[in-house]
Amino acid sequence: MDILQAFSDYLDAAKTAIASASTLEEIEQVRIEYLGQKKGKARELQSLIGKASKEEKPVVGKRFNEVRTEVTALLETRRDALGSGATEVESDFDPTLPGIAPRLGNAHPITKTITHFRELMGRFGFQVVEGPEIEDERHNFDALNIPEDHPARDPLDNFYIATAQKTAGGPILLRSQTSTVQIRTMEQVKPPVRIVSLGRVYRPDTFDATHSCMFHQMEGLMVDKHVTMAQLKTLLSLFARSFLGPDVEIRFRPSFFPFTEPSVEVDMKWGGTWLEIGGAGMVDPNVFRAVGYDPEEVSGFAFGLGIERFCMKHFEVDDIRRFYENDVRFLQQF
Ligand code: FA5
Repeated sequence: MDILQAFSDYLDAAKTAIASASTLEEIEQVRIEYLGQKKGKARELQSLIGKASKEEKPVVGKRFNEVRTEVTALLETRRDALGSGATEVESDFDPTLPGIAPRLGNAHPITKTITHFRELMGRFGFQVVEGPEIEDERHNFDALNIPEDHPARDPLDNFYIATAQKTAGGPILLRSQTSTVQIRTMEQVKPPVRIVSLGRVYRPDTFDATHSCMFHQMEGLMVDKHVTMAQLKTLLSLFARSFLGPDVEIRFRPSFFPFTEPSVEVDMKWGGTWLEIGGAGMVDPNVFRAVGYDPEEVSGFAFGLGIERFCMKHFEVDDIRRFYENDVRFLQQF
């Protein structure tokens, strides 16, 4: 039967062509030539089936499918062989070599310190609250008993935000201290209060080894009946020792803040000198009045600690600027 002979010839020719194809491009050409839907040789053969007699047709049809399936399989096998062969030749990939370890990032030392502070204060029973970094004068100054003519309000010592909009709390500025959160908290909750708030504050201070124009503070506030200065000093001493080690030397110096009376400044000994790490004191009755608390009923203490200064001592970093230079070699050490 001529038709079957034509199928055999097609199969033989396809086998030869497949075997002699030596690149992926060539094997694709063979596929188009022998199996292509439009002009492929298989298509021509298929038209022969129609010419077979009625009796021959089932045999011819079956044989056509067999031949086409075989050519398809041979093509695929050859293509796979060429594909993997090509990779071996072109790539110098050695699966036995150790892989390249991904470079993992790590938390910034200030972030680590903040996390540690939160955890320690949590153990002392203080809840963490948040406050906005863009503040109005009411929360940054007025309610904190800072008089209109106080130097802390000097526009040259603050980042005021020029805006035509007047807010109910007066002009707005980047907060210069986290003490704002004392006010925001007391405006919202009744005593007793026991909170800390950790975050960024901004002052146009000149950069030096211990000053930055953006830095972090942890504010603490405890209000209840019969809160005492002794409790404040005990808490700050315990906190400093928990974070900086049992041998750290802390001292309290009498000082002044409009929002606390009496007030202290807290220093730590570092390398033979004293470095100021925070301010603290008993909440001034005027602050309680500004938020609707009765100073005859409750008393409280507040403190504001410089987080960078603690972090510097903890990690033995002698210049605050290193934290903000984004030098990966420095940051990788922590
Ligand atoms: C205050 O900001 C008060 N609000 C603290 C306070 C809170 C007192 C509650 C009483 C009651 P002072 O300006 O001293 O205080 O700042 C507190 C601490 O922030 C300083 O002791 C210091 O550790 C840190 N600090 C101040 N300025 C800078 C600066 N430019 N860069 C880095 N740290 C600073």
